[in-house]
Amino acid sequence: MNQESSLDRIRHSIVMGHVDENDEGFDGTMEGEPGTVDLVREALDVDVNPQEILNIFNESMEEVGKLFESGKYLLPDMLASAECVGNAMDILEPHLVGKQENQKGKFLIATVKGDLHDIGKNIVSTILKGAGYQVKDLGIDVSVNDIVAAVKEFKPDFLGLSALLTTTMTEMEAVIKKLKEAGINDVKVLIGGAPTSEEFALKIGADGYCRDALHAVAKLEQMQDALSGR
Ligand code: B12
Repeated sequence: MNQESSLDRIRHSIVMGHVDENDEGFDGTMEGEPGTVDLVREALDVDVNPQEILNIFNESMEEVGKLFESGKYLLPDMLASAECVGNAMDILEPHLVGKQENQKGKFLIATVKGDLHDIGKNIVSTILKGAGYQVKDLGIDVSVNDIVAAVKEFKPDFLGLSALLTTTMTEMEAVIKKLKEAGINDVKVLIGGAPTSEEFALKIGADGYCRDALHAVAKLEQMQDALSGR
């Protein structure tokens, strides 16, 4: 099978919420067919580039978002697709991480309070681990106080905040405010997630916005170069 059709099958399987051969998928017809986890394993076995597989995860979830927005998919359908990506990430992660030879710095990451979306945050964690950062992940729905307490304890160089909802992105500003109140000025705050933007980052006083995980790697390099005066 060529790389393109292998990626197309993964995309279809995620959009249909078909995790493995035991479930029936969105239209109830897919039981017995290889699911997302099987297809990802197969693709890795024939040396499909793990980064290409990751791109397909992003594209598929974008498609799922559109289906939800149009009313064709309901919440459980969106959740089934999320489960596909979550399970497939466990298989893909070792192929993305590689050897951590350089410790480039400490990165603390969390999805903010009220927000349960974690696929993007998990991808950022994986990619940054692969790029040589020591990553601590606080999970989802994390309160301002818990984030600030973790910053005090873990003393990261960078704090990453993720929000996927317009109603929760405001929590990011609250975190930055609380850090300032606590006198913590030496952690650089990076934000990400679909409703956020460069403009929003500027508005709330974050040090940077990243549209995706690879952009985060580039942004961190830039920040470190600036810090060391290179
Ligand atoms: C999957 C999903 C869910 C799943 C989440 C499961 C999970 N484990 O994450 C479930 C079913 C739980 C869910 C629930 C809801 N969802 Co939802 N969901 C999605 C969906 C389809 C995909 C999100 C995703 O995983 N994308 C793929 C990843 C890879 O992309 P990403 O998250 O953007 O992350 C990348 C970048 O943004 C960036 N990034 C992200 N975070 C960070 C952080 C840092 C530090 C950096 C550097 C970079 C970075 O890098 C990532 C990797 O490249 C989106 C649609 C969309 N287009 O986003 C809707 C979407 C976000 N959901 C939406 C809604 C409305 C909801 C609900 C309110 C629905 C409801 N009626 O209950 C609930 C809210 C629950 C809650 N309190 O959080 C809306 C949000 C609308 C809005 N403007 O606020 C969207 C946009 C769908 C839509 N089009 O209407 N959802």
